Amino acid sequence: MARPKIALIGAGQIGGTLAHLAAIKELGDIVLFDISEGTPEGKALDIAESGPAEGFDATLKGTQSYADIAGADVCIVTAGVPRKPGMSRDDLLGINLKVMKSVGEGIAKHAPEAFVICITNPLDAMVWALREFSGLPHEKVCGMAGVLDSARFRHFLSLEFGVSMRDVSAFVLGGHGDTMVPLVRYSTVAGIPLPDLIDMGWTTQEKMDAIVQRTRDGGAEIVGLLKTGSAFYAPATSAIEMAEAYLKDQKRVLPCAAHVDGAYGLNGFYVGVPTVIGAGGIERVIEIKMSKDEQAMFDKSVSAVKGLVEACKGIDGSLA
Ligand code: A3D
Repeated sequence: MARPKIALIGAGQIGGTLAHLAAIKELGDIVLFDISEGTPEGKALDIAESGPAEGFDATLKGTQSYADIAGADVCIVTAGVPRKPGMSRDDLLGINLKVMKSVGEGIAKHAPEAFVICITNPLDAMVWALREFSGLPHEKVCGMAGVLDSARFRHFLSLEFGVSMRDVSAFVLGGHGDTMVPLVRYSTVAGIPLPDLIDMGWTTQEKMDAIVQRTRDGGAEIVGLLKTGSAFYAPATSAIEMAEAYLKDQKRVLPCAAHVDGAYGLNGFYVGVPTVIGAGGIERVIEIKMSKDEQAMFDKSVSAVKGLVEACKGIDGSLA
């Protein structure tokens, strides 16, 4: 059987890391697409040359032509501009909306059967726009944010408790950004909910609040340190986890920006929710019960995303 084909649209910091991870994990043959001449070709060749030492079987190709993504099984989109220090994800809106239009059209023409994972910010609005521009089925287009946000939450919690990150599970809902909703009640250490761990004296409410806030600010913390761009290792790893769930029909329960139609009182809207990812793409959106406070945070997050979607419609009349 032929290897799956993975198209990476955008060969910058995340795109290059995605290619490296996909090769090492032997997820398939890889095409790196970017408008910057030489970048995807250079990265593809460099990673291919690591193959003999690493011991993977995968071909890598860099290109400026959408024709080369033909028949891709998975497309991961990072094309666009990342945040600079002091810049919000929303500042990126106008620039990256134009990029989504060209990417959406390229995917629709050459890889209409693909499972598409968008990473470009501002995430929830860009994944909506990418779906609109591409016209692909809603269950085949999603955004990566929740896996990363919950990974950051899990990392901070594991440091606080002195336990393995593998034994910490965390739950993050809502839009990717300052209004994301880390759900403490649904987050656990080996099945023990965080509020119980506070009662058990493992940590305090104040420390938990600080960890929640650090999670919300997780992207900005890295931008502030790097100064020349935004996070790329953890974002790439998170998207690869989603791609693998699709390619191997793993039915993983992963939070991602998915099209929510009916659940959570939403009709036809992209926002971060728990989903099941398998061979059908986003096979299910899981609707959980929220407390009043959680619902209020979620509503705030949804209205922030709605504002961005409306702004997109204002910028590009074809989306209205
Ligand atoms: P960067 O290293 O700048 O790579 C972006 C690449 O896109 C560059 O190589 C550009 O040449 C290329 N590009 C620009 N326009 C086009 C186009 N029209 N067609 C094809 N390629 C194009 O950025 P990065 O890899 O660090 O980040 C990529 C995106 O991911 C940015 O929008 C970030 O804000 C976003 N991001 C999202 C998360 C989430 O959790 C959602 C996390 C980190 C970064």
